Amino acid sequence: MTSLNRQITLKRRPEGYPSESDFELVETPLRSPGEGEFLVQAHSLSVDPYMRGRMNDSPSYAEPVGIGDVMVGESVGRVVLSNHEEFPEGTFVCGMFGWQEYGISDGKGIRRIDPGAAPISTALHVLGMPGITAYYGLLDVCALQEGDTVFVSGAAGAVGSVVGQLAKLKGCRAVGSAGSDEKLAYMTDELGYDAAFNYKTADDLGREIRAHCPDGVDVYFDNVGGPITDAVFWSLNIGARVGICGQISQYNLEQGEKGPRLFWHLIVKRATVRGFLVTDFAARFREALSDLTSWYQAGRLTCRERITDGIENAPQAFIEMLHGANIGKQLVRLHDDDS
Ligand code: NAP
Ligand code: FER
Repeated sequence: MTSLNRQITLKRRPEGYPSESDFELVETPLRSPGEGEFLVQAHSLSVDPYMRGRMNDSPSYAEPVGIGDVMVGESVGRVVLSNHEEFPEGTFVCGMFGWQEYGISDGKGIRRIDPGAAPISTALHVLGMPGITAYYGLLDVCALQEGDTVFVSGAAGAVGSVVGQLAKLKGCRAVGSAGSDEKLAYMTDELGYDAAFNYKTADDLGREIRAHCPDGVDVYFDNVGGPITDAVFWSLNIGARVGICGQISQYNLEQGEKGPRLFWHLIVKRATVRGFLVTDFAARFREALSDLTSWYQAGRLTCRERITDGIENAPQAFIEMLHGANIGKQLVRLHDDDS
């Protein structure tokens, strides 16, 4: 084991899309875990859209990452030194260790993972935060009913890929948009979406939605916001439920967009729009993970990974994900010994 820990810190706050120069790779001495603590060697790190918000110094948002601080993030890894009875050496864990190769914890907020149940990296997507987001966002927030037509924006990513599969599993029609033809093929051929279109090359988003959702949209699971969301509003059915999961089209804008004002659609459609955070469902994570794990093990739920190697490439992986390079979940692999 090394005595140095490589970390990625926030060097400056980006304007618009982040660039690699907004981050810094630092090496710090690795301290030993104290009483009641354990040391984790991270195997895979998750890079997620919410991290862009944490790079801003915005009072209306979650606590910003400080300049010079290690970037926030969830990773999976293995306990390599322990002074904690409940997390002995060799335990596989998932937690908010940040963008670094090693993390020290006292066990609070740390989830044990069973490497026999599924590859450990799945704890960062289909069997973790994005999967739980899809599960409660669709089943609870959007109150999914059998037979619904479900439209998903950002449909080939970590959350969207699970939403489409769950909609199919529950007997619904699933239609989605994504930004490349390779993503569309993944959606229809591997995830089971009934139809998919490329929002980047479509001439008329409204026409695409009407063509693929001829009976209108009962549930809109929104990962993206902006023009695609404006277009979906025109196709909402009476009693439609819109779950605002993410608005990634807005996260990197220097100037906020002023879109069409479409709330009048909600009147006659008696539709509901509800924003939510996965953490709203923290008390029920276990229930979602139990269902998701069963479906995964039965081969009814899958997810592709895009893997970038090395902590030094975490900023690049994050930036590429924001630009849409990932099909499925974007991960950074730090260490590949799963044993
Ligand atoms: P992801 O979909 O795996 O990756 C992000 C994707 O966003 C990119 O691959 C890209 O795909 C798409 N994108 C980027 N810029 C876009 C734009 N201007 N217009 C349309 N699409 C754009 O990410 P994820 O982790 O699954 O997250 C998806 C959304 O859910 C995000 O908005 C995130 O903030 C939100 N989220 C919310 C919660 C919650 O608790 N509410 C939890 C997790 C995630 P394309 O090729 O399709 O452009
Ligand atoms: C996300 C976008 C925003 C997300 C969380 C947030 C977990 C907001 C978090 C907060 O303000 O606490 O994708 O994913």
